[in-house]
Amino acid sequence: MALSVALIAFVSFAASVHAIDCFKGQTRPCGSNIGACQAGVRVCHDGNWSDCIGGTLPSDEICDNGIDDDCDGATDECLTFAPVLIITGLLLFVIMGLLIKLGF
Ligand SMILES: [Ca+2]
Ligand SMILES: [Ca+2]
Repeated sequence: MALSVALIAFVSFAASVHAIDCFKGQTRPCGSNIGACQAGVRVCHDGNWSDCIGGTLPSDEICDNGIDDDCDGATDECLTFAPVLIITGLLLFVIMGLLIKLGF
């Protein structure tokens, strides 16, 4: 009984001194494989997980390279409004020209 109490007290003390998230030799995946991103791995060092190693992190979306740079599942999504705005502007220009020509 006394030994159990002493053991519990020691474990509690050890845990309070140094919180352990993992054990030596453990690894776990991190990041994603969506778009340009590549999953990496975290490695356990001294009871704590390392940063994500060996992966490719998201970057700002480049609009015309055919790659999902920010890894949100949509490729070149910043292009979606540009053609719509250009076509709308041209249509308004033509309609205004016709209305002026017709005397409205
Ligand atoms: Ca994207
Ligand atoms: Ca892109």
